[in-house]
Amino acid sequence: MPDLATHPALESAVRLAVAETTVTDIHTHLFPPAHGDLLLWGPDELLTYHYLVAELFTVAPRELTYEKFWAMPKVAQADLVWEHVFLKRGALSEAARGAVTTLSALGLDVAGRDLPAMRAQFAGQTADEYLDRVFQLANVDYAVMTNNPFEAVEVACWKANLPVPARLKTALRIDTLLLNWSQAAKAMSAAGCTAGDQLDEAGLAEARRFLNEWIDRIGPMYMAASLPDTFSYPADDASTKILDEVVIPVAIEHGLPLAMMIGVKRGMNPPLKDGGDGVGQADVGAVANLCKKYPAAKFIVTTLSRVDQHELCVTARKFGNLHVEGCWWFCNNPSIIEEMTRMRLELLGTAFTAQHSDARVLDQIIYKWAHTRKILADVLADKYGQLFDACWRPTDEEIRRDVRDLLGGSFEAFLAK
Ligand code: HDL
Ligand code: ZN
Repeated sequence: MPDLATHPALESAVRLAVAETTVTDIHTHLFPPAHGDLLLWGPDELLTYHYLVAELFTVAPRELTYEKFWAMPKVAQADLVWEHVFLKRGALSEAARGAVTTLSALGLDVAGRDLPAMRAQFAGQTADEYLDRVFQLANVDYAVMTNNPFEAVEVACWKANLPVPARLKTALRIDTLLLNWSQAAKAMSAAGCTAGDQLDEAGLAEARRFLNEWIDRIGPMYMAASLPDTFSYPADDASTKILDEVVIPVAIEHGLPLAMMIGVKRGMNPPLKDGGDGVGQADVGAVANLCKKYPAAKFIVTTLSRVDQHELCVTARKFGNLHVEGCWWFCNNPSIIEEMTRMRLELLGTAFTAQHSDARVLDQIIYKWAHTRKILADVLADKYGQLFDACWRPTDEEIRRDVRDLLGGSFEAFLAK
């Protein structure tokens, strides 16, 4: 056991702990390899991540229209991103630097900048092999997926009972149920849970049955929804009725948290497809109202705007059934991750989950965690150093306990509450 009797000894113990602690990745868009093309992986998927496509169109020549781009094969799309975002502009954005971190960690010749050569170096792996390799490189024990029972392609995979690796856990994604009842009713009716366009008692009962059937089918760790910046609760709208009469009763019955990711402006620029969403300030009061009204329910929340983070942290201090997690999407940038992590530590101690990767492309697990570990190590070295100066002497075991709490332990403790 190292004796942490000096600042340098303490700091190196903190940095080693962060480097060595296994991460639980509580929000991703990964899929089992058996689910085929749903799982995105490899250099061309990495380079055409919707963040990078959006960045391409901030610099691409005007003659590159959205239509032309989307009509191209994936390799050609990746070539354009590589040319305009990496070679001509220095790969300085977080998504671009992340791709460089990942390609380098995979042992590909990033310095050579020869994309075709890197493709060739990468070729020849299977998705199953690569999944294990990425999780080992990133030191991630398991990742929680986003499993949408309203997506026909995903439903077909689950009905086929395809294999799911132990390192991939499920989360039941219910945006459609909360935000588009008529579309949800059609999907539920197709699944044998007959619901009409009217939000009546019979339809609500069928929606509860639908959720129960999917909870039995995929065994989710939580139910989740991404909600717009306009989301409020309570409100005289369908979302409030569905939360009150379907989602929360089912969540409480199964002891499942409801994860809410709030603040997206869906389709700000539709031709960018997934990259076209924007950000708006959330109504954090809606979270407080839900936590207060439903003390038996558990809520896991993150918001998309940097502006909301302080109010969300203070709200989490008020409600033990609220767990704050992740630096989501447009907050997943070092400058904001550092600010949010410092703020959360200062207001919540280790009672939060510092990060999620939100990875859509398997390879991203590598950089999203490498970049976060660097920031977390810097912040914790500072915080433990301040404690050291006040004669507090954390042991190596305590430091590793705290780091694990921030990287999945507090999430698991919250689930078990
Ligand atoms: O709704 C969500 O889960 C978001 O994370 C979206 O998937 C978003 O497009 C994204 O990939 N963010 O990183
Ligand atoms: Zn996501």
